[in-house]
Amino acid sequence: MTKTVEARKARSVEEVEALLARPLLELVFDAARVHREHHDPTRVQCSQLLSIKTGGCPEDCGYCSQSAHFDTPVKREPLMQLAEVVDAARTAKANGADRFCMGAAWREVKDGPEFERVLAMVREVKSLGLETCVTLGMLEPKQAAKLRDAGLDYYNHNLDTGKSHYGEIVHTRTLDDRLATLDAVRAAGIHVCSGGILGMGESRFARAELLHQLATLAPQPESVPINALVPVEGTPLAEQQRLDWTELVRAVAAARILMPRAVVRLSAGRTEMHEAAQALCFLAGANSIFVGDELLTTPNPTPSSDAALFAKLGLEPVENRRPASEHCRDHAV
Ligand code: SAM
Ligand code: DTB
Ligand code: SF4
Repeated sequence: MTKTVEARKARSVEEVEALLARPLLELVFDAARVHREHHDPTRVQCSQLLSIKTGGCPEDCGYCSQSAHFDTPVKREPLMQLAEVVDAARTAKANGADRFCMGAAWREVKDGPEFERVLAMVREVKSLGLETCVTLGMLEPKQAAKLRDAGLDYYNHNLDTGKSHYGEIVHTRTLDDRLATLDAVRAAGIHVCSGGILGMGESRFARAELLHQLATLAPQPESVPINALVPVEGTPLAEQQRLDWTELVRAVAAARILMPRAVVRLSAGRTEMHEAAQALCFLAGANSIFVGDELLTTPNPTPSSDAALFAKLGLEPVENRRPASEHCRDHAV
């Protein structure tokens, strides 16, 4: 039996926790081997984010700068105009991004002129030759179908954290609500982008629960963002102690082993990670990042520092106009 076939055997949450607990360099070595079986390890997919509607969100996600429940430095902004968004997407493409991801601080999508404007944004961004992604909160099947018809490639909807920790972080929705939206996205034939946030005071077991849940989605997500918490003043997690970088590397490596075909994104939190830690994440199977000075409301490493890092590591961005990623066929964890 090959290593990859072994990796596809069904695993329990406890087995995923044991995977996370392996000697770090052994874990990274095995993840790197799986990575090379399924991906070109020199290529990194680059997404650019834009917050198209900022702040004032009715949800109470304890990590988020945009929740109306907390007094944070983020200023509320209404939904952007179509032309401004298209301009930003054009600039992102010129700067080397291959996917443009538009985020709205909504609890859920509501039918009406604002949703129609988002559909127009998807159509226009797609016509620039960029892959399209949106993250708009909860979604009904009919709305997912409209997004697909507009040309949406990916819908980002994270599972936040492990089941046992969920109630500590969010009180205004459940993990099952998140899963229902992922079902609607999948049923519409849109690629699923789903991951979570690490470093919110969760145990390693909770991180195993999150990875297990993602890896048992059938089919598995095509794109898996692994975010490290960016602590934001005014949120309940503002003073949260930072997760040790090795735990992030472990999570990336485990995600790679459990979801061999997925694109694993080293997402929020890179400004606080030194280059060597990021390099170990790329070795362990991360093959995507967010590019540009800003994530949604918080800073990201500058394009020049990312270019320097890529040059040192011999990494290259995937080209614009690359076809949407292949579907994952690995159903077992
Ligand atoms: N409202 C939509 C939703 O929650 O799905 C879309 C926007 S929301 C800001 C997108 C994702 O950003 C969240 O699911 C979360 O994983 C991530 N995120 C938000 N604040 C973060 C923070 N402070 N640190 C790390 N990731 C964060
Ligand atoms: C994801 O997993 N991370 C991105 C994107 N999907 C939407 C968002 C990160 C946000 C970090 C905090 C901020 O900038 O507000
Ligand atoms: Fe709203 Fe999304 Fe922030 Fe939660 S993460 S408060 S749903 S914008």
